[in-house]
Amino acid sequence: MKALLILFVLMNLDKLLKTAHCTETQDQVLSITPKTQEQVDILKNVSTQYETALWQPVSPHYIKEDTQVHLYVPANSSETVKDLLKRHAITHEVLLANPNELIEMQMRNDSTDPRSSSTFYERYHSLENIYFWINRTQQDNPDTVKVILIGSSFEKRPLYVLKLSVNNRPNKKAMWIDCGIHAREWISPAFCLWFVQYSLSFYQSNKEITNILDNMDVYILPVLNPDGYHYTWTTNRMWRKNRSTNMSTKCIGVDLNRNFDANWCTEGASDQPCTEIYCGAFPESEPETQAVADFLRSHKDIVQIYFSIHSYSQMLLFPYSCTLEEAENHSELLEMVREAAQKIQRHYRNIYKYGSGANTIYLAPGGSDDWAYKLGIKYSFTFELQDRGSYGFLLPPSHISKACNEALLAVKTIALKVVEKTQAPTTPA
Ligand code: 9B3
Ligand code: ZN
Ligand code: ZN
Repeated sequence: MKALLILFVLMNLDKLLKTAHCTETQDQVLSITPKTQEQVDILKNVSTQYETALWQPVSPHYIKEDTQVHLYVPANSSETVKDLLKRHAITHEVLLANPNELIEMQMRNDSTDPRSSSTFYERYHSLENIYFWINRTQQDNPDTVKVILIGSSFEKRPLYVLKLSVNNRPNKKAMWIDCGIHAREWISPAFCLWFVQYSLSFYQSNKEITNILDNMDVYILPVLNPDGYHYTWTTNRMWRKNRSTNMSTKCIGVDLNRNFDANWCTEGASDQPCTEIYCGAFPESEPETQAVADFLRSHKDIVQIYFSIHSYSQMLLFPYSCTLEEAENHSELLEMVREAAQKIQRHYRNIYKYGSGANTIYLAPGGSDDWAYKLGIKYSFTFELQDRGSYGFLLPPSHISKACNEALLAVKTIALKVVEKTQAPTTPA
């Protein structure tokens, strides 16, 4: 009997050791709620040190009393951070005990043939495979899909926009959707792929998407920040910014959603290159920002709707984020996102907050939606997709379909409203 037990232990030694070892030294995501100003200050300090990655809020600046902080703590800083919290009587919960396992799960099954299985759209894909998919989608749909090169990234990767166009009606309007401004928000590029696939599959069979596509072309930029996205696949899953370098600092990257020319680099952005919300050297200093801005400037007379897709926290936002002032058509925009959020709640039993950016999340300048709005695109939105912090940026692939269907419902609801509002009446009065 004893011998058997010893044998069992020996056979499972690797597993036993691994478990013991792992509970000691794993990466974790902590949820921490500071209760006093002193605790706030400690947390601000912690989140800028020890190689931690702040998930929520986006910058230490926004940490405040009685509001949850989500902090990614790598194994090598775990003990120091927890000690520090303990010493200042700051309680924490473990949000994710094993993020590395989730990360691994998200990178699995990214086969080299993007069409290898029916669940291609329910997985995350490397940048290489997204480029491959763009090419294939165009080849397979030569009459409806065109690929437009609008520029290139800091590391010289191409920025491709897909143009979906089902007819050549005169004076046709258009809608723009960009995904992947922020590298770690992987559900965002997944949505752009989902949207294209849905449009191509259900044009003619789904009434709403048919009506939308009959009346407007759609421009889709699946990965606005390819360098950052690539970096999240190869080096650091928590990267947010682009990957541009600057002579004057060793820190890398500009927050592309602070680099647009809308109250640029005022409160809510930072001129410090080492922060996550660095606004860059000047508005549109980054090639990715410039490519998008140039394209939209040259298409501003036809583009009626602007969508930018982010995660996480489940919000449907519209301008302004860069000021507390109300947009000129504030009530119209509010009504649109209210209806979209209501539909999501009815169909998917999921709650989305909605409102102007500054009132709903935080005052933040330099964002693409505000810039597009000021350019004259009166229907301009930023969506923050799933979830509300259970998995955060590490949303498992099994959640992709629901997250994308919710966002799709919101896009369809808003686009249909715009078509309805702007269509010439069929029977003249
Ligand atoms: C930020 C800005 Cl500046 C904007 N105009 N609209 C939305 C946001 C929120 C996203 C961000 O860049 O912080 C959420 Se990830
Ligand atoms: Zn974002
Ligand atoms: Zn976000």
